[in-house]
Order: sequence, then structure tokens, then C-alpha cells
Amino acid sequence: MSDTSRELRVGQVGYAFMGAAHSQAWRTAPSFFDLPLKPRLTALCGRDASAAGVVAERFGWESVETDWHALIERDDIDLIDICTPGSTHVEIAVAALRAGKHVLCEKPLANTVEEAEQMAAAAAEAATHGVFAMVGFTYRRTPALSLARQLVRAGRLGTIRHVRAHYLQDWLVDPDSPLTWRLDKSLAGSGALGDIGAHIVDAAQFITDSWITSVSGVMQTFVDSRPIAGEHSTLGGSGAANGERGPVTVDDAAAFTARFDNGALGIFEATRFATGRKNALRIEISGSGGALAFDFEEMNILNLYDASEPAETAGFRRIVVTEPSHPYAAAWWPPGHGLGYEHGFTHQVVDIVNAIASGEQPTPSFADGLAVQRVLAAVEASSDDDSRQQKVPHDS
Ligand code: SOE
Repeated sequence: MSDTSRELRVGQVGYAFMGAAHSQAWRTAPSFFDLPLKPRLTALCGRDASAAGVVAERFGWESVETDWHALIERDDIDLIDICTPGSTHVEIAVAALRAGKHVLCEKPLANTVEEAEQMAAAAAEAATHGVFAMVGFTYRRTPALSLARQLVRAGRLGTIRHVRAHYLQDWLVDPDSPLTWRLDKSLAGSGALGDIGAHIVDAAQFITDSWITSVSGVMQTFVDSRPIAGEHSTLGGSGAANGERGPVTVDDAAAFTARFDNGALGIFEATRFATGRKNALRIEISGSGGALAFDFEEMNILNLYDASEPAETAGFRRIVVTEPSHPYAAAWWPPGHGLGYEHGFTHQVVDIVNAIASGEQPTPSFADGLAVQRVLAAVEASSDDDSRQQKVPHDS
């Protein structure tokens, strides 16, 4: 019999885009990082046994389940990884935590603040027994963004005045792009706001080490009906052959201003209509002593401005964040041989495995996920309430 005490036996729910990203991470992490517990890909769960079976075979999952209740009941599983739409998070996470399983849950934590509160309460209770929960804001684990936080914490930017954060995608520009689950409020909770706005809220709060305390927002749905999704639609893709359309029930774009508890002002934009921008998570932070700028489309680069440099030569410097001294980088390739999208997920596995092994709460916790959910809800409430929008008169 194998020694399971040095393993972390994982049961993952969901096998599509995020399911694949997580699968590769569980599989790859122990090959590059020395981990105190070796992740074991024990079971993959999906309602469609044959589709889940194909993914299981590809990534090396040892078994397949078609019902998450059965997955949670298994006593050969230590951690449940939730990679399903937001509408399912609360039920699966709370049941898993009550069954004594650690939980990793995709973002946004839930579809509503009430659900997120239930999850945070269940996680707080489980933590008292050494059972931990974490929400998957993977961009935190991009080396350049981890470095950004380190620089802010070391005081290199002085007092933070501005946060400009955008998450720009364009996969819905075509009005005939199909109606996937991400456009259905009952499944996704919200649109661009929760799917990608949640990431920049987390990134901003993470890097600046401060909380958003108030917001004022506007949200828009530009295309309100789309072709019913074909079988294999994830992002973009093609719609139903018969041309049948259904309603879009979420926002296509959201923009908001924010105040932070450190006195900084924030400006945020999340959109799936930024023509030409594919996955541009951009963040620029201006402080009294310097500034930082990052764009995920150049994810190995962090731009740093040091205001103490002589004016003649001062300017944004481009740091290639691949040195062994940079966060996570030593485990990978020689300097300059960059990382990609999937590495954030691998680093997420590394961090949660290390935290669990040392009996510490991994971050971001469900409480952190709840904090983001409250920002999202406040943006939505602000946008929905016409009386909160100051009208601009026009003469004609
Ligand atoms: C789709 O907009 C999406 O896949 C998000 O759901 C992910 O969280 C983000 O990493 C990339 O874009």
C-alpha cells in the first residue's frame, strides 16, 4: 500500500477551461517545486462521464465521478477543487468543508454576497479544525504582480495615490458570438464585473495591501441577445446552427471609481468589448515615491518608475521578472525564459499545498473572496440605482 500521509489527494469538480488549467497545475507543480505533500489526481468529477473521462485520461486523473456528492463522500480525498460556474460554489464548498475536506474554489467566490458569507462562515469554522479554504485569484501569483506587492510593501512607491486597473478582453465584440454560461446571470452571477472585474479588485487590494471602502459604478449590456451556444463553446466560438437566440442577462462591461482605506483613488474597468485586447489585465499604481505598471499581455515584465532618480534619466524601467530572486521564478527556467498563463495556476497549487502542510490559512481566504464580492455587489447596486447617478443636463 502507498503512504498517503505525504500526499494531498485531490478531487476536482469541473473539467472545461478552468478544469484543464487546474489539472495541469496539480500535475505539474511537484515536478518543478519541492512540495511537502505530493498532489495526487485522485478523482475528476463531471456530469458527462465520457467527456470527463477524456480529460481524466489526458491529465492522468485516476478515476471519474459524475456526482459531486459522491466525490465529497469518498474518504480517499483530502481536497475538493471547485472549477464549476459560480452558481454551484456555495453548495459544493460548504458540503466539502463540513465533510472535513480542504477546498480550493474558482473565482468569483460566489454569485451573491449572501452565498459568499455562508462560504466564509463555513471556512472560518473549518479552519478551527485545521481544514482550509482558498479562493482562486491566480493572477496574484504572476511573478511580476507578486513582485509589485513586495515593492509596495518595501515602501518603494511611497504613499499610494492612484490605482488604475483595467481588465480588457474582446471575445464578445461579435454580436453573433454564442450565449455561453458566462452570459447567464443564474449561472455566472454577473458578467464582465464578476468574471474579470473580480480579478482586478483582488489584484489592486493585494498589491496595495489596502481595502476598497466605497465605489461608484456603471454597467452596460451592449448586445442583449445571442445565438444559443453550440456544444463546445468556451470563449467566443460559434453559436447554434439553427440561429436561435437567447437573452444575455449579465453586463458586457463595468466601470467604477473607488476609494481605498489608505486614501488612494481607484479607477477600474472590466470589459469583454475592448476590441483588439485579448487578456489585458493592466494595473498602474502611482505613489509619492514612484510608480508601477503591468499588462498581462506582457506578463513577464514589470515597469517601475523611481521618483528619486535624477530627472535627466528618470523614466519607467522595464524589469524582466525571471530572475531566480523573483517570486516563484527560481523553480523554472534560466533568466529571460518567461512564464505563461498556466504558471499562475501551478503557483496556486504550490501555495495551497505549502499552507496546508504547515497548518496555516492559505491566501486569498474565503474572507478575502467575500471582501471582493462585497465590492462587486456595491458596484452593481450603484449602477442599478439611477438616483446615485448624477445627471448631466443638455440644452437641446
Ligand atoms: C474569461 O473571461 C476568463 O477565462 C476568466 O474567467 C478567467 O478568470 C481569466 O483568467 C481569463 O478570462
